[in-house]
Amino acid sequence: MNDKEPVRRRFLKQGAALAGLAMGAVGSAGAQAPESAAPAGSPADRRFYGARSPFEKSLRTPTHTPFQDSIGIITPSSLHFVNNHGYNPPDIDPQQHRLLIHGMVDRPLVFTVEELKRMPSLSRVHFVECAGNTAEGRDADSIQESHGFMSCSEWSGVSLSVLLAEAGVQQGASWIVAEGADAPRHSKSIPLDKATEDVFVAYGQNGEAVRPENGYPLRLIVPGWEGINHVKWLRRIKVVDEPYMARMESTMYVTLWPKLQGKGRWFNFEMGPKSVITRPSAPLKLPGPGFYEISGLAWSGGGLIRRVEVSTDGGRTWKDARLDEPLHRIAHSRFRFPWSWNGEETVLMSRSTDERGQVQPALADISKMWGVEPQFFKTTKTRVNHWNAIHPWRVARDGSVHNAVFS
Ligand SMILES: Nc1nc2c(c(=O)[nH]1)N[C@H]1C(S)=C(S)[C@@H](COP(=O)(O)O)O[C@H]1N2
Ligand SMILES: [Mo]
Repeated sequence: MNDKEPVRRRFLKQGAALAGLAMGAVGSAGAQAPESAAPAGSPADRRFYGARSPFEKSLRTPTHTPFQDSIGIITPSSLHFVNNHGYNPPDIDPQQHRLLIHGMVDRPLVFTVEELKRMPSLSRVHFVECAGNTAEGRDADSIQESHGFMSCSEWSGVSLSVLLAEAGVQQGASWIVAEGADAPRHSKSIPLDKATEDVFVAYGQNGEAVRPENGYPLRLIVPGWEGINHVKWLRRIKVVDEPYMARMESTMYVTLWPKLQGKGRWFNFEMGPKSVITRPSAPLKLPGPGFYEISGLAWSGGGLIRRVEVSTDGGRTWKDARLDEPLHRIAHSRFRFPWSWNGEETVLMSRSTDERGQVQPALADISKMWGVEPQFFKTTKTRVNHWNAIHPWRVARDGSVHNAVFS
């Protein structure tokens, strides 16, 4: 209730100020709103293109999605995470933009955006997750930093297999290289099998054009695979017979497990089964003991989420959470679990299982895979990717919620 007071007071003060004006000077409520300064029907006029309530404060970092505030499974386009490796998104006029398909094809083709929109289309809900998600912020005391390098949207576009069939893929081709129109010409090699399985060229995101930061006017969607594959501002697809070892795929996204003894594993594709409790999560604070719905997200590059279990006692016991339907393949799935907090310190965790029976690993499992002790990850400067460990939130007695990954 208290937080409403200042609002009411402000309203009364404004009312009093208006009352002091000459009679008849009070215009319509719409005429007093600051946004009405925008010309009617202009892009800034909110009556024609909506904006959220000024009371809503959730923001990107500006790179990470604020999952502490997330509702449902769709990330608002305006809060979708952004990874441009430090470069500005290019300003692209869709009328001028072209997509070239060439290389080992019978007929090299150039498409305009309008031509792509005339073709058979599809819409699918998929997450995009950077391979560095949670790896970089694994110790952060905020879900936005630890888990905000992913998002989930409904993407719409044209199946790449349709475009490749138009061009006629030649014998011996085994990879494609997709290239973006940003300054570094971000490029990614993708095996042809995947490219013709479920990859698509998207022009739509959550019911409107893909946002400029997320690839306007065209981006690749490579369901379930590392974010680096989802090439934004897509301008070129070359059909080839070997991977091209482009800059990002041969540097930042290489696996460097100590047990590989100085060798790197270049190509890592699918994102593993993962989940996180978004509410409560750090840095939210519970106001006191009593009932809370624990709610979170589960996803896997391997397909559907089949099961999510929740522990409210630091992993001693696990119970099945309820999953919201319909479930989408390779998409965020919302889980819910009723909980009564008794006011004592405790640790909350979630664990997902996908349709292939893959279970989200514990920190100990990931450590074993790397051939290190768990504490290695507390201090190492080695770049870590694919961090899908079960994520523990510690609820302190004062109701504050903290990342408990290393405790
Ligand atoms: N052209 C281009 N595409 C790109 C990138 C980029 O820097 N340039 N970053 C990639 C990486 S590493 C990720 S994780 C995703 C992020 O997608 P988003 O910025 O739409 O969230 O885009 C991929 N596609
Ligand atoms: Mo990424």
